[in-house]
Amino acid sequence: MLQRVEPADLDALYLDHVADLERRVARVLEQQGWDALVIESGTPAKRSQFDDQYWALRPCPHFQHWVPLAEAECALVVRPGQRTKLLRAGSTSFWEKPAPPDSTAFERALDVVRVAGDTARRAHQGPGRVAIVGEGREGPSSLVKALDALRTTKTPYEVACLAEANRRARAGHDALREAFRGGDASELDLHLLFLKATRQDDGETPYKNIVALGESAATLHHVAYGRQARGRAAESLLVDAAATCRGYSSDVTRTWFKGAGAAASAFAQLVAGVEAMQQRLCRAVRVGLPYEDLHDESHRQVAAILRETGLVTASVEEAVSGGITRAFYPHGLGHSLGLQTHDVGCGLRAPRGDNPFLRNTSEVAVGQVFTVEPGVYFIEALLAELRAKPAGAGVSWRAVEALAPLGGVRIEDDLLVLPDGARNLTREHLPEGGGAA
Ligand SMILES: [Mn+2]
Repeated sequence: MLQRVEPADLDALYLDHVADLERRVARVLEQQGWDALVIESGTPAKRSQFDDQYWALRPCPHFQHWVPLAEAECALVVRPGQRTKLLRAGSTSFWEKPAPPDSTAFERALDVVRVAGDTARRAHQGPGRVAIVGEGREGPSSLVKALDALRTTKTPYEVACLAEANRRARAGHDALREAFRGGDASELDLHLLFLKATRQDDGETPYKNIVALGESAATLHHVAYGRQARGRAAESLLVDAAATCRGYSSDVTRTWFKGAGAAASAFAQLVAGVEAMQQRLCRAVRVGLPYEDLHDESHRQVAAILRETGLVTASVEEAVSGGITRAFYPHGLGHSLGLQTHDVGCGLRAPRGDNPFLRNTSEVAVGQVFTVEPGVYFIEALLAELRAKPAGAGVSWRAVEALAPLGGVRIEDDLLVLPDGARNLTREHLPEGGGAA
């Protein structure tokens, strides 16, 4: 297991990150004919027009790319040839105060100017053509796309943050596996245990913890946690939960099972099959490969696993072309990862029509960070649809019914693309993807 990344090392890398960003953004601005770029941090959104509560600020990712600060009404002024300016709005509220930043290294990298209240929004206009990007702004779309694309290739600072976010997720996954193995905790208990073990408040996790026992795993984003212990003889646990470091997310899924009997041993085979497939797909990552090809390959491999576990009798070819694999595995193989858990930079092109939920359609390139997260699920609505179609004859419905109470399996790691393959940022800390608890 790798060591914790020290804050001082992150700070040193951050200074290089900003310098690198200044060079890359200057190139984009020049190409698109802009003299300067203003990026606003954002304003908290109201939860409902009928009361006076606000959501916590989700800073604009273009802003966070420069500075790990979650403060409203700030703005960055990027003017090539000059030091980048951060207009930092001091809060005048006596009701609340933003959390202090994890690091103040940005004070060394940027010219920080304190401005009062929302004047940050008005103070940033300067000479020449100035592009403004921020929540609710009609930013120039070709510029926004180019900035999104910049985020897909990570600097050493960003890689260190993503690696550290993975290390922080480990304590949570370890604790849940132990609690599941040794007891009969409810989903809510397991969710709260994850928060405690990773020292995160619910609103601080990169995405809402997905904690699913048994059939709940068939709801891909299950967050309506059950409050009762279940006491089942055969049980499964799918945990898709992670942590952050300076705004960067990890995204990690593990699937564990326990118990005996025919269903448990068939499920064991399914988990082992998905785990082995997921590792083969991680090893297949190569520079220049269209990610969608890897996604297509995952469907052929899911078909083979469905046959090996007796769930499907159709050939691999028929299972893929007849839509059988899409009923058992409806989501995409993975997505770009960074400041946003589902970062958009690798999805600038639409996927093929039969891959509607694929969020990574880029060509694999050095420095990208993305997830590889195949799965197999027993989703009632999709399987009922399949059963009514001719292709449904290629499914062993008795085997499906036997396994449905165990919900499904997903295994997810975060990969950094290297010139000769990929570094698995997750397995450095969590060597196993799933199995017997
Ligand atoms: Mn994911």
